[in-house]
Amino acid sequence: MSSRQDTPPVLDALVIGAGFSGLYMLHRLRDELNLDVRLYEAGDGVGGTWYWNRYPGARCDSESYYYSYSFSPELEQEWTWTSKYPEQPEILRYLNHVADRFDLRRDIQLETRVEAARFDEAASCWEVRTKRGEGGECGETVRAQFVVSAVGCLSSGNLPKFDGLDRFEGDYYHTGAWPHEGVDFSGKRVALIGTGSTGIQATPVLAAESDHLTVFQRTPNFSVPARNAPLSPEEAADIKQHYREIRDTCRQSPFGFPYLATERMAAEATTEERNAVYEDLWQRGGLRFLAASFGDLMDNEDVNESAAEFIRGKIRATVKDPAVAEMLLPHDHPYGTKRPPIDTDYYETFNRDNVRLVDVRKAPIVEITPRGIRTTEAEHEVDVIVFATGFDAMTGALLNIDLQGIGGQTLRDKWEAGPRTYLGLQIAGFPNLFTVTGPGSPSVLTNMPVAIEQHVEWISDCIAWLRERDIARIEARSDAEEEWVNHVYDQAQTTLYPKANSWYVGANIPGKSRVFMPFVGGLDIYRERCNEVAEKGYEGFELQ
Ligand code: NA7
Repeated sequence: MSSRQDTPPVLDALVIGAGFSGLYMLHRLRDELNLDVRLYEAGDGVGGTWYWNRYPGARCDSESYYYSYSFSPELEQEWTWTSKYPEQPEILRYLNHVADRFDLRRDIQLETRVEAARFDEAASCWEVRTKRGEGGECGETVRAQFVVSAVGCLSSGNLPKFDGLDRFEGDYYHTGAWPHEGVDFSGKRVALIGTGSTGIQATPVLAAESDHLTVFQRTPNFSVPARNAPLSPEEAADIKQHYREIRDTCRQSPFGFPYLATERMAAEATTEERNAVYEDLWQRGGLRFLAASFGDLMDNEDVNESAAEFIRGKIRATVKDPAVAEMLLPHDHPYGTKRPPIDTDYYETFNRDNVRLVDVRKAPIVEITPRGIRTTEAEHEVDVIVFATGFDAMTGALLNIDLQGIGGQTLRDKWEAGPRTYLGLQIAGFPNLFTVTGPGSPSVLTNMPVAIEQHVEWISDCIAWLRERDIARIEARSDAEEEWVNHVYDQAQTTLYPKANSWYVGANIPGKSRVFMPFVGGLDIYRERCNEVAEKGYEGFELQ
């Protein structure tokens, strides 16, 4: 461990966040590189997304056997998933098991939020201020040569500023900060605001658990059935036997899934052929509909419309009341350009007597009253409001930390017009700071653990390489960053993605600059580029 005489000892590395990224980062840096590392986590437990998002119906949209770590064959063999799409408590148990199995807890400080970090140019290290306790009175200042942000892409909750919320006499919750003790909805009239992946997962469960559910929908979404099912002992054993092939395919796939990009093109297919593919994928369920239907789905408007119309047909066929079905039909964005949800009985739920759909695009919410929600058309009396209103995605959590780089430049200033990074891994002007699945990397367009492992391994290899050569400081060069930002933009423009008002472009947060944030070119191509950069002695980085 490096140390200085006049200041507190300097950690080799400090990791922020104990989700999938942070836990593995700590393990790599501490157990493979032998570094002195500390991890700070705001929650009172590990798990990140799966610690906070405990809302009814919360489960993963990737299948369990590939939404998991691949770095330890022993871990793979000893952990048995119980269902195709794991529920939140099961993933949280898995992450706790990982923390115990690799003895990570002794270097994790819980209930500690990183509030600010300033780069000390003379010492080439970060000075990090943390906050503990209600009033933040028990914080400390720590120094670390490297800081790795593992704060997650969807961790800074978005609670829209509705007038009157403070006067509401019932209870309200954001799905991303759900009470650990759960919420008893029995006998309650519930309002659910938001129909993204979260709202769509929560709707059927809230409808079943409450007296009455009113869903407030601003934008209808395209949802495909998940087709969840328990994993039989035979299936689980088969997965364990084939883990190496599964992981290899995930690494070569543009989306981090255990299937490769399809070369089938819908532009060359007849309507019947297209519909046969859609029907097959609809029956099989899940995100395959997006990832494995047609290679031109996300860049050809006509092709995309054929998939969209197929899904609209399914909605019409499922929802009995034609007026409600009509309200549920998405028309304002191409399929997949907003993160596509997958569901269990979402559309079927609108056939229940105790469920009502309210279109708040047509009649916007004016205010929250003491007794409920008032739109321009009516007041809806409810006992509980559930906000499934999403996140300040991809940049929010990092910008919540007061980060100051070279010359006192703040990240907030630097990113005012949108995030700028080199490979989504580093930011020019902020040396020795790495961002796991940062904006400009494939991240949210992939099965996250595959993208996370790729970043964690690249970062730890980079730090090992620097230390072998006694290099104290690494910083993305501005020209490399500029070139990458332009490349991320150009790639997005070849697709339909920027057409939607999605959180991928920050459209859900009032005032946020509209920039398509993830790299859309594919995790396989991206991985090659990162490897090439490393092989060329960290091309595009300034080393000192
Ligand atoms: P999303 O996908 O951002 O969905 C949020 C939903 O909340 C969406 O339907 C929004 O409508 C709606 N929303 C947001 N603000 C408002 C206001 N002010 N009034 C009415 N409705 C509003 O978040 P999720 O939590 O569902 O999913 C996040 C990701 O987590 C998901 O994609 C997976 O990757 C996991 P809008 O569409 O903006 O009109």
